[in-house]
Amino acid sequence: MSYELLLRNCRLLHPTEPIAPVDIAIANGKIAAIAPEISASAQLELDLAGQLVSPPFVESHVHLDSAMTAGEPRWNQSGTLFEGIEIWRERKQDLTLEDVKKRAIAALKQQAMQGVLFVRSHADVSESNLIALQGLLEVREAVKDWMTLQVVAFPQDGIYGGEKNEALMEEALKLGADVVGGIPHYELTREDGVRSVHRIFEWAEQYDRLIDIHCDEIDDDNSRFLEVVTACAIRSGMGSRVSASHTTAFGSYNNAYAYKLLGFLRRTAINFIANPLINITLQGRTDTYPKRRGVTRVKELWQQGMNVSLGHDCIQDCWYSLGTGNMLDVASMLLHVSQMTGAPEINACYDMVTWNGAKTLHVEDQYGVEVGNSANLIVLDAIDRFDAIRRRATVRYVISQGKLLASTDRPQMHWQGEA
Ligand code: 17E
Ligand code: FE2
Repeated sequence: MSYELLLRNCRLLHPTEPIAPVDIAIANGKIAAIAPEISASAQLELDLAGQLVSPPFVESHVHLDSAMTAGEPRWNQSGTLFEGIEIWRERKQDLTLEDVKKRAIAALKQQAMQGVLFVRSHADVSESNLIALQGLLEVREAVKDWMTLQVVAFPQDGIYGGEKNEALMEEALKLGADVVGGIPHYELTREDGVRSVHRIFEWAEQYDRLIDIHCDEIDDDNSRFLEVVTACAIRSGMGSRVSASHTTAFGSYNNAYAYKLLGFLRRTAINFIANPLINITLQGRTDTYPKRRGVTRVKELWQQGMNVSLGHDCIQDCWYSLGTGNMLDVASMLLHVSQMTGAPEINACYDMVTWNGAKTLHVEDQYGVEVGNSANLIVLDAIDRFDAIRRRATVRYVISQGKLLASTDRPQMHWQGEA
């Protein structure tokens, strides 16, 4: 028996079972065998010497249309979400298909080299045209041999914030956007916000799409669209097909209201997506001291069994000029901000950038290092999940659909001082 690729001496990570020492064989793009020792040859054999094998990272939330535009046409001086939206409104006037595609593919390659093989990206579809969306749909096709990309039709300026926006949203769904987006807290009035959520659910049913709403991304404790999303999810039964992104106001609600809402949430299976790198910097800008952290109640949601996954949100744009696309940075920031420092909590933060993300994106059938699945996996220079996050472990190999897509040498430190 000869395989295409054989990984020897792996330590295979599993979401619920202990790490297992195994060999992994790959043929025809699929995982052909997993066993303590595989006695066969392969075109390419890699001795992993006990390094960790994990399913790939999942990027649940990123804006690829704005990636790598930081400083164009100007820097965000206030550091707020709203100044960012204004800067982007200027920048997006200059979008061309080439511009969008070039930056998005560069960002995706950067993420893939760091082990991300599943990505959900928002594409702004609010006035004046659908170039961002068309660009990302073309990118989805261009990268499909090595990356699964999902595109959200995202009305950055509000579905009712501009005359053409509602029609553009619907056009975006007809063109093939995978997910219906929204931004109720940025609609002109609270009533428009509520109406927008209902419209999103109608579209999702009509076009058979998932939902991912930018929801309550503000420190205003009166921003309460999550309850509207929850009610629509309960009534429509769409639960697991719905994601609430950001929900930072949830961190500012009074506890009496927050606990009532947590109870309602137990009746649904909606997914939460937190973006801790961005929201720790965007939120709290109108506070003096004490200054709020501006991240949703991740620990409490996790404790009650809700599915929480994480996003990088931005890679060098008008909302966040830093960022490398590394999901271990995201997990690390989350565990600090949400004080999830217990050992099981740190492991849970790793799950939020892997298995939980696969659940959010509804790609579970393509996900997981199991015989018969498409061979998507990464090799980390780490001994376990905790170690991977603590040291932001190097992703040594990225294997996508059975092919070696990227490799990184282990950085070497050399002590040059006295013994
Ligand atoms: N747009 C938005 O509404 N919120 C964000 N965090 C980003 C874009 C990055
Ligand atoms: Fe976002």
